[in-house]
Amino acid sequence: MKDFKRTLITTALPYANGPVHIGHLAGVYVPADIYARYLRLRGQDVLMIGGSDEHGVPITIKARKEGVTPQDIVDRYHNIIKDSFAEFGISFDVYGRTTSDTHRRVASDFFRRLYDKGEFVEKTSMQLYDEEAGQFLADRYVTGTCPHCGAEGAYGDQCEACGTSLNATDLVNPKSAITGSVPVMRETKHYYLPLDKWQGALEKWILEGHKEWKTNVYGQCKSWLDMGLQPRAVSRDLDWGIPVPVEGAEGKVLYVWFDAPIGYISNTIDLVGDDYTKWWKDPETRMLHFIGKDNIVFHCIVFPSMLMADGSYNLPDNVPANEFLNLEGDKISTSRNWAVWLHEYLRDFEGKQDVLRYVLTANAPETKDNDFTWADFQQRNNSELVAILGNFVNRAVVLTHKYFDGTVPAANPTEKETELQAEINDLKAKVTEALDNFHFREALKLAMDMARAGNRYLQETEPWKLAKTDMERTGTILNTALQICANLAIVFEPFLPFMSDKLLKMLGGDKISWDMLGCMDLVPAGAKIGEPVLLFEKIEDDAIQAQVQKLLDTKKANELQAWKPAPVKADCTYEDFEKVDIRVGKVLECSKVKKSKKLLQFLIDDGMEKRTILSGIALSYEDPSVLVGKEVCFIANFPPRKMMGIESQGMILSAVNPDGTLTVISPSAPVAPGASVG
Ligand code: B3M
Ligand code: ZN
Repeated sequence: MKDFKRTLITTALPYANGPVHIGHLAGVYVPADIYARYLRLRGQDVLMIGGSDEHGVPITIKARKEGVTPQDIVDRYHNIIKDSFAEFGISFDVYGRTTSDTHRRVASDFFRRLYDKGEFVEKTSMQLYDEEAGQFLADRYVTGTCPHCGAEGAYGDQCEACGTSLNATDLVNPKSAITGSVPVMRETKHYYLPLDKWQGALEKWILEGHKEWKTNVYGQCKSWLDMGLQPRAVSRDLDWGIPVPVEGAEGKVLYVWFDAPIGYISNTIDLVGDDYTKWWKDPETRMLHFIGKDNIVFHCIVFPSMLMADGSYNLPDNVPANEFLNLEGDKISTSRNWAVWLHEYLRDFEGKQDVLRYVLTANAPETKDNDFTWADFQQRNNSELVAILGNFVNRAVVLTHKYFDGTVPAANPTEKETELQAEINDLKAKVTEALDNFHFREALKLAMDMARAGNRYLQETEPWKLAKTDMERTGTILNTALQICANLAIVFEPFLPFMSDKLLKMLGGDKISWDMLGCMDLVPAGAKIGEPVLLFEKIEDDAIQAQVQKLLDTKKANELQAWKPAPVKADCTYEDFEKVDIRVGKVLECSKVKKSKKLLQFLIDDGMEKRTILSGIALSYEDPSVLVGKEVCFIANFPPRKMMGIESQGMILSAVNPDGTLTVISPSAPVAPGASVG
């Protein structure tokens, strides 16, 4: 690692148009938090900057949908997001917001500076305009067909199907997301940042200078640069945002992707005032942007161009962007409510922050998209956190209480203990290297190997047997086990800070550092340790079942919402219809057909002779007796047909529901059995 004096960690500012979910956590906040905590343990000077992104179309669309003001929306979600991050242990040094006075001033000044230096190009062009709403349409205010992949419903700024960044005017068959109307073209003036001016500098900086960046990040940058950069509009005709601070720009605001990254600077200023220059402009400060893959171009091309245009700022040293996390095999989506929301998790799994932190890290989408499933969540808790880590610590602490009354026994290390210490030190070197390279999954697995080593040590030395014959050796083993516990409290602190805290308290320690990792004298002989507390508890099937059910309900609600009646069939004449003899009959008996999942057997009073009809609706009627006594419609002139050895004399009419279940059709008032329907 290069020499540097301090590290500035920025984390993507989530839009305050909804709460945060596991996708945000796995992609950005958990890895950033692990890294920040790790550096702090190493005694380094670190700032971790977070905040809400409160401008832009995602906010105004949500406000319009709910019939409230954008300010109402951002106030609500900023607080939910901020509180849930805090409860989850994301250790921001500051969590600000882009509607703050500081940010308004800092972003405005930034624009003005670039404007005064002549860094923008002013251009008048034709843009989409919604005449009904009286508004220009950019970004998510307009949807249409993607010109690249042909997907429907692409946004004016991006196609989510193929990931391509778009301009609103690129869309085929554009439609206003506000009124649904077809927009017209109207002339408007905007300020453009000429990214092409920075093409050469960006190529040199990234393509030559940062070959060590993750392949997904480097690859995306390369493909942008290979396509050739174009000027990009950094103003919008909207009434929500920071006004463009120059004459002749009335009614225009800064493009959200111009102001949001400046939020990292404003939030630093809110925290440390004028000292911010040390964090942003001193070449001995290293800057890292933690983001998701959809933000790569903004953090590697657009924001750096802004910083270069200013000329006094550092560029990021690395941008360890992650891929996406899916949920139970399906893309996480705020609009389809397909997510595990952090604030709900914290309510449903009180005190289990570390379990989610663990699972999201163990499954982190570091190099490819990955999947979160509740089954995996339960399994990792029960067979890793409980069975390996929790079990080891519990055995060490309980046995120390049992044989030594909770006093740490003295140790006379043998070769066995020296070997174990060497193994711990080897793991320390590997965890350190993995963390330095942002390989958090790998680092977590290696940390878990330390707990595995502890378990193996106890299994091999069997102090519970030795206690009958050799108390001195038993003492050495338990002393050693307690030292491993202290090492676990250190190595897991970045990943599982709540567990680490509990464990340290149990061991009677307080201050820890990465340097202490590998030491075998962390808990001094003669010291008293606390009572054993369970670090993790088993998660039972019913808790998991409840979460799975919640997702099934969501899926059902989504299907219902997306359901459309089938298209009307080709024309049918009155003569065609007259051929079908539909009658009303009364159900006398109704029962399941043996050995058939689908068939119900009806006995119908048809006003003539009684008739038997079989109908494939058993899956929709758990209890067929509810149909007895009901009047139903049936086709009386289908030729008889044998099924399962029973002759069916007609067909009962049912409606097909959106979820595929069937509902028998009944007349709205009593009708004589045998009456014709027509
Ligand atoms: N709010 C986009 C997002 O949430 C955006 C990030 C801003 S980072 C400066 O994906
Ligand atoms: Zn596309």
